Formats: sequence, structure tokens, C-alpha cells
Amino acid sequence: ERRVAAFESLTKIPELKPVPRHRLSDEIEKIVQEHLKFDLVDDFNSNIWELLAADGEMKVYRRELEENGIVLDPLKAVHSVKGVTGHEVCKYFWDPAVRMEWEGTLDSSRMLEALSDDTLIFNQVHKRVWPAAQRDTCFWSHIRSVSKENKNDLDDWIVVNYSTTHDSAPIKEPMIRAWANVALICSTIILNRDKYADLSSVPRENLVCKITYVAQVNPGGWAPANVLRAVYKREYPKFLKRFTQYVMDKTKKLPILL
Ligand code: 16H
Repeated sequence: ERRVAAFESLTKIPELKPVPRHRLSDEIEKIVQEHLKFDLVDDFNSNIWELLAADGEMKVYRRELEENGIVLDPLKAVHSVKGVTGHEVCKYFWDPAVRMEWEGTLDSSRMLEALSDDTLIFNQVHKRVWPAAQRDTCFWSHIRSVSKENKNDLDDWIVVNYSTTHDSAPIKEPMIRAWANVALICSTIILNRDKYADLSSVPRENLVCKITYVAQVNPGGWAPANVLRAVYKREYPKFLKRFTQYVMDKTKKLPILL
């Protein structure tokens, strides 16, 4: 079984090494497999998704869902970004060292624990959305590669952020704990692959990263539906645009992370 650990620095070369098991290994395995199985299904022609925003290659969809007056709208977005690999996109999404450089919806982000080289636990405080109470979240964040059958393809990459509890992050009123299951899945396409003897000689301009982003957020308590939906409609497209631009800018002059 091939498991690639995430590595410490954005500049280091990834190495193949097994990741030791820990208390969340089984849960993480189950949630990751669910995302890989369901998120990549192209179900946009099925009438279940409503287009929320579109900008170039980026399309953001939602499904209206309420439970006891609480908005739970599942969100799904696809994007296609030139000149970057899925490894690069996932690495920058996962790396706490650069989070506040691209995140526009947080007051703070605190890493509570490193469970392994590929799994961190965070407590984040989200910017307050008037007139609702402020929300925080506590979640594990896991990154991994998913190898392809064809040796000429680059691996797919996935990051999952999934709510959990942690002794170092008790819920402190009046803060409300929001819950989420978020995944970013990236697949890299190489244009004119046959022109290059090996992957390491492919230039950036021949890379296209296909991104799928899904988010199920439970605000954890009542918040006005119209306000919440307005925030989601504004923030998810803004995040996708800003974050992908950030990765393009950051990697432009760096060697390609395959
Ligand atoms: O995915 C994004 N950011 C991740 C890295 O900071 C964290 C995210 C997450 C979200 C909630 C819980 C766990 C993990 O994966 C970019 C998200 C950009 C759009 C955010 C929209 C608003 C998020 C709602 C949070 C609380 C609800 C507030 C209700 C008043």
C-alpha cells in the first residue's frame, strides 16, 4: 500500500514513508474514502445542484437544505487552474504556515496537535457574521496523495477538514461551535504528455489542475437563513478565486511539486 506522508517544508522533496497509526486513523480512512467515492461523481445535470456563482472555469453550486430552521446547504464547486499541480494546491490549502495569507474568513487559526505528518488538529475562530453569534470550529485536517493506475499520470491529492473535539478547545460561550465536513480534491492533467520523456521535464504551462471542493457546514445553532446564504454566496467563490490565484502566484517561479 502506498502512503505518502506530507513533508515539513514547501520546498523539500516529498518522500515515501509510512505514517504511523493514531487515535483518528480509522475515522480519517472512512471519511477520506467517502469523499473519493462520492465527490468526483459528475452530478451537475441531475437537477439537485443550483448554480450559485460562475467565473471563468469556476462554478459554485449549492443544494438548499434546512433542518429545524438551521441552514445546512451542501456546497460543491469545481474549478480548473493552469500552471499548478494538485499536490501544490493541496499543500498550500493544508499548510498552517500560509493559511492566513489566503484565508479571508478567519479571525484566528491555532494548531492544537500534529497527530502525524499528514494530520493536524485546528481550532479556528471565524469572522463574526452580524447579527449572529461568533462561531469557532475544531477539526482534523488530513492531506494525502491518491495514486493513479497509469504511471504517466500524476497522483491525485486530497485534503479533508472534518470536525472533531479536543481537550485544548472546549466550547466557550457565547461562542458557538460550527461543524463541518470539507474536502478539496485535485487531479492534474498534463498537456502534450507524449512530448516529454519523464514527468520532471514537463513545463508549468502544460499543467492543468482540476479542483473539486465540497463543504457541508452546520452553523451549530440558529443564524438567520438569509444572512447565512448571503455569506456563503459571497465567501465561497471569493475563497476559490483568491486561494487558487495565491497558489499560482506562489508557485510560478518555484520548481514543480509533482
Ligand atoms: O475551506 C476553507 N478554509 C479552511 C481552512 O481555513 C477551513 C474550512 C473549514 C470550515 C468550517 C469548519 C472546518 C473547516 O475547511 C475556505 C472556506 C471559505 C468559505 C467559508 C464560508 C463560511 C464558513 C462558515 C463557518 C461558520 C459559520 C458561521 C455562521 C454564522
